[in-house]
Amino acid sequence: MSIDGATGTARLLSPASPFGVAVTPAGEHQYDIQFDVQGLPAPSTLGPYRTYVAWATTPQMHPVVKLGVIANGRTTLGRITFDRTLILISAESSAAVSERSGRLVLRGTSAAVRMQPHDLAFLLAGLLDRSDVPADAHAHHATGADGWTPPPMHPEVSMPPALMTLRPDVAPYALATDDAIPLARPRELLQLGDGASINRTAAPVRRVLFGRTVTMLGFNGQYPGPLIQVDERSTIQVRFVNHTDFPTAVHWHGVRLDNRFDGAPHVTQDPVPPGGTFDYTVHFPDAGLYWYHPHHREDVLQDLGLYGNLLVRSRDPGFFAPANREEILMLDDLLIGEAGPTEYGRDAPTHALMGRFGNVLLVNGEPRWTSTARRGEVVRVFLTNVSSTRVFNLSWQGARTRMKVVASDLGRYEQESWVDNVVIAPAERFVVDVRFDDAGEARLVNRVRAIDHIQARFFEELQPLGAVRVAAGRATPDHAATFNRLRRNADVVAEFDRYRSQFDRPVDHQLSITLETGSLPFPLTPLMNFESVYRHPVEWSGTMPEMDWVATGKAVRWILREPGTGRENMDIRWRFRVGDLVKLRLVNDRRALHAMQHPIHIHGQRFLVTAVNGVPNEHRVWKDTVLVPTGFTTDVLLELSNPGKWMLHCHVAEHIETGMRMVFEVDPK
Ligand SMILES: [Cu+2]
Repeated sequence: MSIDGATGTARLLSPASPFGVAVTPAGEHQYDIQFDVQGLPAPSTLGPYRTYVAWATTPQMHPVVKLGVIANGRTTLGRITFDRTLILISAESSAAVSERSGRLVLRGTSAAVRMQPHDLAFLLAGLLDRSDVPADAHAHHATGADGWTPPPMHPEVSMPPALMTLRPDVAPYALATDDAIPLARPRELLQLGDGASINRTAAPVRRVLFGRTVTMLGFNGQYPGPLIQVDERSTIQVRFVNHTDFPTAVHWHGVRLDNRFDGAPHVTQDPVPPGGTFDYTVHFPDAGLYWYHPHHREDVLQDLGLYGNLLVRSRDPGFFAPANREEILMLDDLLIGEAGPTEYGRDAPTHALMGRFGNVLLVNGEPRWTSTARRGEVVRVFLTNVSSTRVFNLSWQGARTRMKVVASDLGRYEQESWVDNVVIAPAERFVVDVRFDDAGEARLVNRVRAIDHIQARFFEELQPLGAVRVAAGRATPDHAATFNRLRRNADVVAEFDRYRSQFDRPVDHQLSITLETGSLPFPLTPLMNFESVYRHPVEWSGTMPEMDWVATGKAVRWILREPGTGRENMDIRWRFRVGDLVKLRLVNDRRALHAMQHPIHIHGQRFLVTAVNGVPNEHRVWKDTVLVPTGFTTDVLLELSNPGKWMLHCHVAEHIETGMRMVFEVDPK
């Protein structure tokens, strides 16, 4: 009997997750496999076989994972975590076999298997021909703009030497250093009552980082900016004073406030010029974790340290389960060399493709966060990712911990979940309860799979973020009983009941994510266009700092495109009325030029993620920012509750600065 008629497809599906994408603590993407198979003959016609079994393995054929029994039609099996996957279907004598021994009938490979080393691309681009590279490559400095210091190389990825001569095609910007600039101090906690008035002054500060004194920016001379705590439904007055070199405004990220105080330059206000001020009235309708940051040239201003948290407390004492104490952590990275932060583009951003990945990680502005706990202590950790483009994958190592995710941007989940790790994209927030079960040192780490696109290989990046010394003495009170239970928040369930009938409503508006480029530096073009370029669901690390750096906003335009009308970015016209509920579909096509992940943020409103790649989302929580990985289609139900002109944009700082933004209008009821 022939098996020539047998065909099939195997689709890698991302399993449900409370986060934007499901990965292991080691950063491996998790996949279930959806098979659609036709034409398999009865197994007995091929030999002494009774069934078909599907297997998954790597290109090295080790290890081999038995996925399960498969037949014609659709079967979904799981779960695998390989970087590159080979799928095999064999005829076997029994469904109980533990190793493949029968006849192979079908096989397939994941897209990552096709990733090829870029040597060929570089060869064709003339970059491996060293004859045109002067012995002193620094002689090429003069061909770029003056004043640039190339970023440090990635320690594990070697680049062709000719690339080291490239420079961005914009003028560099760096803060002027001056010994009179004050040394920054750690943030203070501002517990503000209703009606309080404060100043928020953005100005240069000096920092001592990694043994060198560098000039950065701070709100009120602090890093991060002061931590503002208020009760829900309170209002504060904030005078913003701009002592930076750029016109800008302050955005109160996630807060459903009065439109004229949203801090979106040219949309809700004129930018505040250097030396100017603006008075904001900030009302906090919802308990949750928010943050404030500049909303113009955040690729420079936010990256240099202008960010702070807003913790809005519920007036309900039972809002969260009890915890022994809280930690509020802002996660960041910084691209820094011997002389200080790598210069920025004065008139347009550098790093316009990937966004600016830092080479060092910061927690609350420091290279390392430390804390202490007692055995059994439950610590509520409030996490905000303020980096320009990096998605973190946080987990604990060392002394045993357990962790559950309880809340995100604008409130609590309907249902809490146990998690081994937290995936947090730029501008997202998550609240996790962590119990330190054993004495010892519990280390908080960022662990991801980075890609060396030159050599076509995956490798692990493991970066320490901090550590908690857990003492042997027991914590009091002991919250073990409440910690061990996952809460289902009846009030959140009841609130979402009002929206549930709309979860399956048809898509009202779709946005596709794409990119246009002008003349990029020569080697970037083959790197982007070659068939061999593999697009991972998430680029977790900047492994090609030189390449990332030289693509500037002069040559790159990121695009939100409405397929129905062909309109793009600020030309898109959406008009709603307060009370409307609309379904938005965000499509991140992996075949688009330079496809990568994008954290999409909507101002002044809140939304629920209803489905990811067509799979209904059961981890419901009010969000204002959602990660859309490469190749993913994410549906959100947007509630229009707040009148005005509001932005929708990518939160990668270099993407919003290079076009990836739009405005929609909400009329009063
Ligand atoms: Cu983006």
